[in-house]
Amino acid sequence: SAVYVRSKGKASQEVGMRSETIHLPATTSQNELLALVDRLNADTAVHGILVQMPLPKHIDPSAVIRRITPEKDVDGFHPVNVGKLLIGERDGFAPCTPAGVQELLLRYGVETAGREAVVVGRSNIVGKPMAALLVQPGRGGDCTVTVCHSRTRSLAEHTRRADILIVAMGRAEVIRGDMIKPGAVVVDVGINRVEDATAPRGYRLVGDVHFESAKEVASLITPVPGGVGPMTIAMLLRNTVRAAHALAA
Ligand code: NAP
Ligand code: L37
Repeated sequence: SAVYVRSKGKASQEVGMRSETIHLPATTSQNELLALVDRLNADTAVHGILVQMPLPKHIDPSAVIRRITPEKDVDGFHPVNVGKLLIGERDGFAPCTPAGVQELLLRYGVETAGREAVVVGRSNIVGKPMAALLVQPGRGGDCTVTVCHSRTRSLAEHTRRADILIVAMGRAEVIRGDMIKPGAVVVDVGINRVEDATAPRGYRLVGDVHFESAKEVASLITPVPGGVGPMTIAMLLRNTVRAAHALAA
């Protein structure tokens, strides 16, 4: 989280957006955190609020998320924004990671309409909103979507049918080339640290996809790092600019 929060602050600075990172001690009470959210909600100089998860165990994340005014919820986690995404109301905020994946597909000219999209993972921050975006009618949507999870029977049978395969399971390098349809577009959302004695920090980052075998089969594939991660940050900036315009209107 510390790495991500720092990258977000730096990216804001790079585009000329004021950002403030408020570090609180782990002993902060839920009421104190809610009071801070209230203060930021009321501050007209603030257009976007992001609470980086995970929170300490004594704080209920859903209570904190619900407290953020939906108009400033640039992470897109408030139930109002989740609902708007599902209904297809475009004035809400979509969560940054799946929005970044959709933007990547659009920018690389990947046709989505009528394609078989398979999403592996059903979390509220990646898998479920990813499926909602891809099934929506219109640009970057109109897919036939399958969502897989830990109770899915024979994962490989599903992944092998995918024209567009989006993997967000948090399991290092489990999707190998033989689980991918030749010519498929593969988007690897996973970020896993694996031990590597030869790496400077003693570990390296890998995705949920085994890149070396998958790249032989896929027509397009995202790397880790340097793939979906930076897009997540870009979409955070986009959501915040949109929030500022909407709040000013
Ligand atoms: P999560 O909440 O742990 O969800 C993982 C999902 O994968 C769950 O739905 C789980 O199923 C499913 N799963 C786990 N093992 C599986 C298996 N063997 N077969 C099929 N499905 C399986 O994780 P998350 O927050 O969605 O994140 C997923 C990954 O993306 C992580 O590596 C995370 O670090 C990374 N991430 C990256 C970004 C970015 O910007 N690049 C942003 C967010 C997350 P159940 O629901 O049944 O448990
Ligand atoms: N708001 N964001 C919010 N709340 C959360 O609870 N998990 C989470 C969240 N996620 C988040 O910030 N994700 C994220 C993931 C990766 C990057 C940025 C944000 C990123 O920049 N990844 C780089 C490399 C990161 C590294 O070196 O560790 C990449 O190239 O993938």
